[in-house]
Amino acid sequence: MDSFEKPLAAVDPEVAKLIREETARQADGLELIASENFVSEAVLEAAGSPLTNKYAEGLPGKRYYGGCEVVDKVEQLAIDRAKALFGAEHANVQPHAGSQANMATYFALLRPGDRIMSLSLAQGGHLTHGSPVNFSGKLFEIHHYGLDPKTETIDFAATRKLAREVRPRAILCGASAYPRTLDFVRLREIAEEVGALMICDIAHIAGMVAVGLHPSPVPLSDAVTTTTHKTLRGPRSGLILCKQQHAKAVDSNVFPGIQGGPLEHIIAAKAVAFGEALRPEFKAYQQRILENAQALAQGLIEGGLRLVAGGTDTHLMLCDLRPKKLTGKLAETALGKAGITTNKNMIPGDPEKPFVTSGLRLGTPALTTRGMRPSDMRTVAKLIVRVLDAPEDAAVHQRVRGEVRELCQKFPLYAKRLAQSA
Ligand code: DSN
Repeated sequence: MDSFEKPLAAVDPEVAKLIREETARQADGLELIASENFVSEAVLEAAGSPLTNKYAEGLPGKRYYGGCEVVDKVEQLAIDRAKALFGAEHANVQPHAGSQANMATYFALLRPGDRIMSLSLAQGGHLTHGSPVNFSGKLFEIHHYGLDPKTETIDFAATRKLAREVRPRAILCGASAYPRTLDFVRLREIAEEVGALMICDIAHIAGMVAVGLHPSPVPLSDAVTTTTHKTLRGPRSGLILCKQQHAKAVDSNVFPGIQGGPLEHIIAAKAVAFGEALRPEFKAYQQRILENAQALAQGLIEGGLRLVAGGTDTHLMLCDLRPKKLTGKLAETALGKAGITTNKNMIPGDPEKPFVTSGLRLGTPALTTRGMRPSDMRTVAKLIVRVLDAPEDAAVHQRVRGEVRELCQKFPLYAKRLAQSA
């Protein structure tokens, strides 16, 4: 094969150009999507390695294919590091993504038709926590607990009452748009009182949980699931942590339950990311994410936005755009024109449809990875507010776009990679 050893740009200039374009887009704008981050070159290298070639159905030491002696070591390293990072009894590092981690966990611990209690997507939960359009809502009987309309935080008294009525088999705890600390202890108490299992999805807060800057649900839960690419800053993938008593069920419900061959190149990248997260610098990074979130939140409030739940304890915040008479859809589009990437998001009690919304979700993990600090977040907040105050004004978008570019140039991203592919 002539082209086998040639670089991508020589073999497929079309794809190479698009990868360069996307890398440049990431470097040239302000990434504020709360669930996104930038991985290190080391993680990228592992993810792009020849480990992608290997089939390894099974687990380290128990595979259905030969030639697994090296990937066995890779996967074991990832397992050991995940267990050390979260203080978990057991880890399965094979889920391809968060949805698969949740699906395998539910299949391991529950039976179709079982009653589950969870936070709804509209109140900050996740599709896989029982949305009717997702497998979780189709296979299980879902009962949603919710937020106290005044505090916009979980209403534990109402949750306890609901749990006593519903007697769920499991209580799920976790969210994709909940800015305050999750009180796992109170949910555990409720779960214990009604004899329910506790499953926590820490996809958004995993980085903070790993370093002790958010309480950990691991000792309290039957199983904990997460993605690995948000605050944890690993490759796009999933992870399950559980008590030893559930280990066999979890493992067999990942494979052969819902997946085939694990992606050993991505597992290698997860091992690298977990290794990075075990170093002391990672705690300092998580601390900076939180400081940046406080500064951004403060700047947005000063700019006339209302924040759901009054602010944030984490990396993310939810802006209520109604004081500015804007929808999430319009705000996301206007900010996009200025080089600021965000996502529209439902807010509690949102009168708009999910594709329009009254809210905007913002998070600081990605900009923190670039090295930005609270003073930069104050600048970012001002840029956001300028756009939201003139959402249809192309001249404002253009001026802010220029300032965004200048700020980004002070915090280069993937600079070597971009220079090499220029
Ligand atoms: N899509 C993720 C997020 O943005 O939060 C959740 O899966």
